[in-house]
Amino acid sequence: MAVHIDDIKTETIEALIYGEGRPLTLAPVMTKEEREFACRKIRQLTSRSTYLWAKDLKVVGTSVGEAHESPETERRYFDEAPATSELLAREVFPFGSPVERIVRKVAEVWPQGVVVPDKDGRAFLPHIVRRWAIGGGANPHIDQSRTHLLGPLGIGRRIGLNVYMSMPEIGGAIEFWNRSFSDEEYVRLKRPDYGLDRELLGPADLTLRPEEGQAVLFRAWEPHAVEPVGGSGDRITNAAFLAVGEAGRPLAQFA
Ligand SMILES: O=C(O)CCC(=O)C(=O)O
Repeated sequence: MAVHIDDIKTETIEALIYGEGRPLTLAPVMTKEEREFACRKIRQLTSRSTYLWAKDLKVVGTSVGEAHESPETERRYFDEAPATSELLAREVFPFGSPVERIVRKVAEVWPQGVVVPDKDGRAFLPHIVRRWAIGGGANPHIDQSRTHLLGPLGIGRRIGLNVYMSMPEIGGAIEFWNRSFSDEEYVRLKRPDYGLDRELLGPADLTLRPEEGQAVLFRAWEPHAVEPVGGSGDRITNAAFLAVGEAGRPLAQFA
């Protein structure tokens, strides 16, 4: 059942991190008019952009995943982050982004709040926009935290936060598997391009198809995937991670 954003409490976030592991679905966090406005702008902005791993996925800005690929992509990530944030605020979300709305509420209830971290004074990108066209999807993967870029932040686990602004006619669901991988095991099993082979995991334990406007928060350190997009339409999301550090630290927001 979808939870209203105003009903998020400290325990809601704690249950997501330390509890049984069910994803949290939020009731729509933006109006139809806001979604239509944002999606129109995103389709214009992504008409030329390409993503490192998949031509069917278009991204406004460079993602933290891409920043891990090489010193050059990391430099590009930090160089572009301020302009990407400004572009999203000015052109796509003049009414405030749905990720910001959720993060504001989480910051209110999480005792130490939420911060956007930096590396040597250069801020991480706080949120991103992704657009999957027909054929796009994501192999099962986990989002690692003990990497050269994120390790210094002292985080152990990442919550994925995605707001679904447009959903295609067919596919585009988010799939979850109830199992854990150590970073070492994951790296050993990984495909050369991205994520894991679906055959390795078998059928998903849970498949969620969010309604337009809804958001899903989930344990990104456990395997999840995006079902290939089909039919007409596209899949457009506003996304971020909220990373959990040692007790007494704020959550770290980045994308
Ligand atoms: O778009 C989604 O539903 C999930 C995206 C994803 O795989 C991630 O945030 O790691």
